[in-house]
Parts: sequence; structure tokens; C-alpha cells
Amino acid sequence: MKQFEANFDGLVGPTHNYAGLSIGNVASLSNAKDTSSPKSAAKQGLQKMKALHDMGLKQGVLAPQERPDLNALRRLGFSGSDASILEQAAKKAPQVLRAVYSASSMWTANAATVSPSADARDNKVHFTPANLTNKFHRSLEPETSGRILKAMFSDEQHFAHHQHLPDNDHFGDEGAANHTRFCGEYGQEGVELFVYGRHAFDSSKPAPAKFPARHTFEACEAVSRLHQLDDKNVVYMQQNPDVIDQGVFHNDVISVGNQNVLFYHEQAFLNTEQGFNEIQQKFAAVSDKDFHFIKVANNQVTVEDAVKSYLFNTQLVDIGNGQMAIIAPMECKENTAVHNYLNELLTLNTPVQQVHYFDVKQSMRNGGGPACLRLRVALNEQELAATNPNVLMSDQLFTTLNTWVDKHYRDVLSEDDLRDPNLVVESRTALDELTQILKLGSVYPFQL
Ligand code: SUG
Repeated sequence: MKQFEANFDGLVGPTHNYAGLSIGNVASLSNAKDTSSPKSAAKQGLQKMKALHDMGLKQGVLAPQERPDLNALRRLGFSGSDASILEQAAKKAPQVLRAVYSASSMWTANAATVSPSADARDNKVHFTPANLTNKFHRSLEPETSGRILKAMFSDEQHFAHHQHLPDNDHFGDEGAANHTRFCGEYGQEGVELFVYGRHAFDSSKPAPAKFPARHTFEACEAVSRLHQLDDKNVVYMQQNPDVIDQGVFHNDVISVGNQNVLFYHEQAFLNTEQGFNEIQQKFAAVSDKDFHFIKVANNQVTVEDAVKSYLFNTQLVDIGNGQMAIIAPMECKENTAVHNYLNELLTLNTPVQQVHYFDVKQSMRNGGGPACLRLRVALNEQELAATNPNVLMSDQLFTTLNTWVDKHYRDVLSEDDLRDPNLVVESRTALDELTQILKLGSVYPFQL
């Protein structure tokens, strides 16, 4: 049976803007209030999706969410017509207005955690939307993420969908951004690495001092229980609190794994040796391939350069014959230390044999690199056949979506535009058409 890893990239929504909403995320804060270009953001994302499709990889599209979230504003006491709600919120609570406008669902590495059927006791692919409790603007995502995922993976014979974890910081869950899976082949049993920032119920354990640890150990355990994983297929590791305090708000900003490779910065984890021994042992029980821990030392690339360039927020993709390519943001080419490192990496004896650079600057300026933009779903042939075919990238879908973006998206968006009621109408019109293109049915609050 054939087996694949499909990447589902978030299509950037029509209200993409820079609102400085994410404390602990350096790019989000430093570009706060700059003007954005929703049109170029969406097109940059589509280019990356098309390029991966052209490389022969399975590539899909995950639809954006309805923004502004006017229901959230109503829940917070604003009332009247849509236009009057926007006007009142712009005057009384401009930060809240910016938050309910965020197009942050584009970072689909935070949409959910996904476990492939080969790891689950019931042999189904499991999905748990991330509750994203740590940031208000992101906590608005899980319900709709769940509906969109169900519309993409609807066959109950193959796919199991869970409700997001309780909406509380004790179970703070940021999804696949803190989850990596190792395996010999995608369809074979693997080892799932869950990475957390702190223990919620044990304050004696280490935690960052300056920036929030968004994801808890308790959330990792809960997702692994929901997904019916056995201990022999799971490893938990804690992120180094010091790097969280340097702007590493998700583990995918400091490490990335695929199949038999873990590419990481030496300061990424706590108790590294113990965790890696466990990975090595558990991996050896499921695959006879050699495991490669590719360490980047601080004297090769500093944590600061890793955060600026997003060296580890890259995708490691399988290009056949045991080889992998790194899908990197252009910022990795522009940073001399990182570029030199990547050139050297290609000469080493590891599966990583190619680097491809992409311009995803619109997303990068909010702290979202190539890996943030994608949700990985390992599927066997039958599961791929059971997936909604309309969300899978093709030459035709690429053209249709570019035309759709040209028709509905603005070239520029500034903070002042957020009070414009036309933006609500434009956004809903675009999304309504999109649900027809992708045949998702009714997934948005305005459609329910
Ligand atoms: O949650 N930025 C996102 C970036 C998410 C990146 N995802 C991964 N690393 N997987 C976040 O901090 C900024 C929005 C703003 O400031 O307008 C934002 O939400």
C-alpha cells in the first residue's frame, strides 16, 4: 500500500494584518501596526503550495476563518448592526477589534494535532483541534478549525475527530507546532514526540520567566490519550525555558523532524540526552533505519539568528530514495550565518540533500514561517482516497484560487481599514465562494 505525508497549508484570509498580538513572538511585536498586503500574503502561500505539489508531494489547502469574529464582539457586550459594532469596538476597545480581525488561522501547524492511523489503537487518523488558550485572538479558532477538518476528512471509517481540550491555560494546547513524528515509512507505526513548555499542575518544575509557555505537559498527555497512542510510541520532552524567553514561542521555531531525522538547535530542549535516548530506543523498535540527530550548535547559528531567520521553521520533506529537502523562508538565505550553515549541511552525510527558498515574508512578519503554514497529515492510499478531493492542490485549483484572491482581496490593509463594514461583507462573500470551490459545505458562523 502506498503511503504519504500530505501538507495542508493555511490559505491566508482576506483580513491578514499586523496587530502585534503575540507577546513572546518577536516578529509579531516588532511589525505591529505596519500595513499588510492580504493579496500578496495569500499569493505567496499559494506559490509555496504549488511548488510542493510540483515536487510531487501531496499538498492540500486549509480554508481560512471568518474574520472579523463579530460573535466574539457580541459576546463581549457590543450590540447593534455590524457597522455599529465595528465603530463602537474601534472607539472603546481597539485592541480587541484588532484581535477579532486576525487572520492567524493561516498558521495551520496550530490548527490541530494529528496522529496517523498506524499509531492509533483503533487504526484511525485522529484529529484534535488546538485550543490556543494563551492568546485571545487564537482562542477564537478551534470550533471552526474542527468544522473545517471534519469537512475535509469526513469518512468516519478512517477519521476520528475530537473536541479541543478544555479552554483553560492548564490544558494550553498549540497543536502540531509542538509535535513531531518519526517513522520508517509514513504508513508504518512511528514515534510521536510531544513537546511542552511547562507543567501546569506542578509549579516546582522549570518554566520560562519572561514569556509565556503556551503548551502544557498535561495537554500533551491528554491528546496522546485521545489519539489512542501507546507509551511505546510516545516521547514527551520539555522545551528549554531559556529559549522561550528568547522568542521561541513554539518548538517548531527551534527544531523540526521528519521520518528518521531530527534537526534541532542544541539549546532547544531540557534533558536532551535522556529524551534523545528514549527517541532512539523507541524508534529502533519500529524501524531498522538509522536515526539522524542533526545538531546545530550555538557557535554555528545563535538562538537569535534562528529566531530571526526561522532556520528551524522549515519543512523537511521526503523527496524519495531516503533523501529530504528543506523548504526554507528567504530570510534563511539573507542571513549569512544561516545561509553558510545550510550550504554546509548539504555536504554532510545526512538525508538532507536540497534546500529550496520561498518568499513568505507577509506571514514571516507575524512570526509564521513555512512550517507554521502547514499541517501534516500522514495518510495511506485508502485514507487519501477518502479525503475531500477538492482541497487537494492541482494546476486547476492553483489557478482557481489565484483568480479568487484577485477578485476578493485588498492589496493593502491598515489599522484604520478595520472599522470599514465593507471589509466584513467582502470577507464573507469571498469565504462563501471558497466553501463552494473547496466543497466544504457550511463551516462558517455566518453560514450556520
Ligand atoms: O501564534 N502570530 C502567530 C504565529 C504562529 C506561528 N506558528 C507556529 N510557530 N507554528 C502566533 O503567535 C501574530 C498576529 C499579529 O500580531 O497580528 C500571530 O498570531
